[in-house]
Amino acid sequence: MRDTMAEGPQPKRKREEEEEAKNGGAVTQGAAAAFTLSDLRVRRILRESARDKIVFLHAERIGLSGEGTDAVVILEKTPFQEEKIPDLLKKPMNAELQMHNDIYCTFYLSPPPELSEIKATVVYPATEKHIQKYLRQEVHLIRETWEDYKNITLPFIQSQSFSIQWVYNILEKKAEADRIVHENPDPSNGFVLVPDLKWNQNQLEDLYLIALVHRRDIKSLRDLTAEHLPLLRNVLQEGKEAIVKRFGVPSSQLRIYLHYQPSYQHLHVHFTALGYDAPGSSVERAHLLADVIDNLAMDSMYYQKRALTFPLRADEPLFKKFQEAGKV
Ligand code: M7G
Repeated sequence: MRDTMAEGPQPKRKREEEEEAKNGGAVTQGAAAAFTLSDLRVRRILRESARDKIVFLHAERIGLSGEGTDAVVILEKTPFQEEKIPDLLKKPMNAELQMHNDIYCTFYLSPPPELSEIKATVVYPATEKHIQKYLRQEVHLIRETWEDYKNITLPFIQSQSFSIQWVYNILEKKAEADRIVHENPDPSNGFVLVPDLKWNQNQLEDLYLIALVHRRDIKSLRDLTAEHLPLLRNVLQEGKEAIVKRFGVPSSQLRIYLHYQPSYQHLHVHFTALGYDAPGSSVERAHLLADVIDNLAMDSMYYQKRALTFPLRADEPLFKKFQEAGKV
């Protein structure tokens, strides 16, 4: 069993923590002004999951003039780190016996801070679309033909979609430059591989990286043709090699896929640990990259011919557009 990573993530994390400690936990990068978590006030819970130990909050930061700016805060209990598990039983702590019956008993532990981390992801300032993304909603499946894509989806995503500035920041080394795991710098067939926002890199069980292509003219799976095969093959091959080299995870234990619809309209590929039930890895959203490559090799226009299924929340404007067109 793998118990440590082949290289680096741990020391890098230490460096980040030291930096953060120097800043008093302040976030200084990006367009937003420096702020700390304690500047944020919870407005309401958008969604929570007892199973995943995660809560999505609509928060706000009150400015000097008293008006609030929206933020989304995601709090998630982090997975166990194998090397720290023995300490959970050994370290002196308050272990309260809750019940004891025959051979069964339950304790409640209050572990020291280093053994009870919570990861906080902040989107600030957050748009209404970010808040909607995390709000629990009724979900419906859409079956989108190529004509539906041209007539309904494409005009909609051209008129409003998430900013992809964060992607350009990574490609231009303005953000996350020290996190890059691999880069092929070729402008048409190259890409950058970085740990996904969702992965804290402390354990391999929930390994999650994304490959962002350098080309800026491919929005999603729908735009792909055989012309893009060299790029896709590079992502698949070099991505696998970089992950086994850096993290020791073999390609047979990776799920490598694209989302349709993606939230961000710039082609990217998800690499997750096969044993991790990553959000968005289910059949209604994930398309394995190896299958995408085979489909394009068989028929260059495959993704401009076939219907694609994807989930939409009931309150999403795109869902309303499909409803208006009588497609739901
Ligand atoms: P998607 O399929 O477009 O959307 O994937 P989803 O978020 O609905 O799955 C985008 C991927 O990029 C997701 O896995 C995000 O967690 C990840 N991601 C988003 N942002 C804003 C960042 C970021 O700033 N840095 C990194 N490293 N990953 C991000």
